[in-house]
Amino acid sequence: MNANLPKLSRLTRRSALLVIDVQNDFLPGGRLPVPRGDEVIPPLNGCMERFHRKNLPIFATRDWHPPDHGSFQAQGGLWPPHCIAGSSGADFAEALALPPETCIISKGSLPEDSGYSGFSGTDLAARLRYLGVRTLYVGGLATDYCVLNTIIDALRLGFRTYLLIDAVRAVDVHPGDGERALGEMRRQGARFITSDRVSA
Ligand code: VGL
Ligand code: ZN
Repeated sequence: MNANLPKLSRLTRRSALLVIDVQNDFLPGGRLPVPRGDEVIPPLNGCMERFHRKNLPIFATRDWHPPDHGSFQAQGGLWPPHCIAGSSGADFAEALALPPETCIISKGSLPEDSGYSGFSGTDLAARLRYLGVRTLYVGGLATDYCVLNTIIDALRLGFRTYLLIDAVRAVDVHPGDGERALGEMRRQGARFITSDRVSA
C-alpha cells in the first residue's frame, strides 16, 4: 500500500476539502459511536487550516435525520436513533475547528433516504461545479458508510478524489468492514494520502 502513496499532493485553485459527519453522535459517548472516531479531528483541523489559509472551499456534511428515519431500528433499519436534526447529538464535534466560511451540507433528511452519500439529495455536486472544483480531499466518519458512499459518488461524478487515510475511522459492524471499504474505494479509483502530505 505504501508504494501507492503519493509523496505530496499540492493544493490548487481547483481543490476542495470534504469533512464527513464529524458529529457528536458518532464520537465516543454518542448514540452511534465510531470506535476512536475522535481521532479524525486533529488531522482534519490541520487540513482545514491549510485550506482556509489558501481560501479554498471547505464543505462539512452532517447526518440530519427526522426522528422516524428509515435507517433507525424502530423502522426496521440497522441503527439506533442518531443525528436527529437539531439535537445536540447532531452538532458538529466541539473540537472540530470549522472556519466560519465552511459550507454545511445536511443529508439524510428524508425518512427513506439513507443519506450515506453527501451527494444524495443535496446540492453538493452543483456547488462544487460552480466553484470549478476538480479535486476533492475527503476525511471523517465513518469509513465504511458515509465516507465510502460519498467517495464512490465523487469518483462517478468525475472528481479526482483523495481519501485522507489518517483522518477516517470505521464503524466495523462486521469486523473488517473498514478494510473492505478501503479496498472498494481504491478499486474505484480513490487515491490514498496522509493528511500531512497535503501541502499548501
Ligand atoms: C453513518 C451510519 C448511519 C455515517 C451515518 O456517517 O457513516 N453511518 N448513518
Ligand atoms: Zn445516519
